[in-house]
Amino acid sequence: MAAQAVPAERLAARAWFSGAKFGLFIHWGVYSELGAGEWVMHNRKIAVPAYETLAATFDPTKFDATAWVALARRAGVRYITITARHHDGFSMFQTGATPYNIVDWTPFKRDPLAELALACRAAGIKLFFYYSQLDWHHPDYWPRGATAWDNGRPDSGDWSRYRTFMNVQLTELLTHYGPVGGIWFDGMWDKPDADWQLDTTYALIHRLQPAALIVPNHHQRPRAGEDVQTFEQDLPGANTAGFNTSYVSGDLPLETSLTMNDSWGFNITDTSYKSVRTIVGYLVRAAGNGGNLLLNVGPRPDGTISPEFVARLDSVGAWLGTYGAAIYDTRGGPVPPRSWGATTQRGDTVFVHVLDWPDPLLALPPLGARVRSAHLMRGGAAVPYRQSAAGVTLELPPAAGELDRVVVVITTGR
Ligand code: H79
Repeated sequence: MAAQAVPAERLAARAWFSGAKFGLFIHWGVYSELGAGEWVMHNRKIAVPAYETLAATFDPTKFDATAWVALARRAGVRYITITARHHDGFSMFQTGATPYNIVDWTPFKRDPLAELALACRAAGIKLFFYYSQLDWHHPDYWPRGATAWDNGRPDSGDWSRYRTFMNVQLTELLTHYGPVGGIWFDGMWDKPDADWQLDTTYALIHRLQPAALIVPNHHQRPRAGEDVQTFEQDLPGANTAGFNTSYVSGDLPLETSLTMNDSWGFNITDTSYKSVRTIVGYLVRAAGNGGNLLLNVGPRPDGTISPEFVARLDSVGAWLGTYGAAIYDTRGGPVPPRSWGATTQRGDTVFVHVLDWPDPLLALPPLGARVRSAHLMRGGAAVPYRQSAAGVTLELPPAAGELDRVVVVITTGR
């Protein structure tokens, strides 16, 4: 699909997404009960009937959508992306396509996505649904792909029925919850060459909600109908995770999804939490790349969110309270991300984010416009500078523990 064929509603939604900069990812499901991450069914070769029994005990009585959204507001996120259905195949929403869902299969009997959708709408936060195309439970996910060969499923199934099942569920997600931000697809990498008929599914989504964005985590170059290029555990263009493409779209909004420890789903033994400094560094470097940060929490099986997650989200929110103007509604700045930090810009203002630089002088390449003034974002003190044809040198104050010394550089127009 050529760029001009993308309808105005979706272009506007893409522009909104580009400016949003910070989202909260939520991985929550039956797997949370075992406290060993969202891949536990595959990793421990749990048979389908055993996992079904586990699912029948899921009862998150302390789930409170308004509390989650209040936390999201304090953190300063503009959108939430939540697992509607992960690879384990369990639907965390009311669906007529299978009884294997939270309303019909569990004592909880509530639809958390409906409650979250209401709370998000009241708070002005957009809600996206994560939807796994890979399914370790559905009998029609056949032929299988790279994963879950040891769960006791029959070696048979009707692939076209599975595609229909997905389209029915996506129709429900796009018609029962009001306007949604979009669908975040994952798991296609399990069998990338299968006949997914993406065009049909994408057309269905765009017909049902013309402003809904399609965010595909297939680790490939973006295809027609897709709206965002998302990178898992990596900044755009980086590939420390080993499965991201080095190709970075020049016209689609970008996103980096990131775990706060080393797990997506609740993991009771994973205490490798990133520091607030590291998380702010990702947010700044993502913005410097022109992208968003989608920061993950894995709530507990009772529906509460661990204090380690809450504390970090509150700290990032407090940081954004001071520095948000250098992040929200910016685009990537004139200097591409560097080892010392990154730049963002809005109009004729360039924000120089100094994350890690030990010396008083920081030399930048030319900014593409003359500098008129420079001051510290926090406190407003003037920052001495020199400019020449070779670039701009800033004279920085000592860091004094600040995570990011943001220098506001006003130029003569960009
Ligand atoms: O939902 C979270 C993860 O459960 C899911 N995506 C995030 C957001 C995810 N699981 N695994 N991956 C992402 C990484 C995929 C790894 C792969 Fe492979 C390596 C896919 C292809 C090669 C291992 C081997 C899994 C399939 C084949």
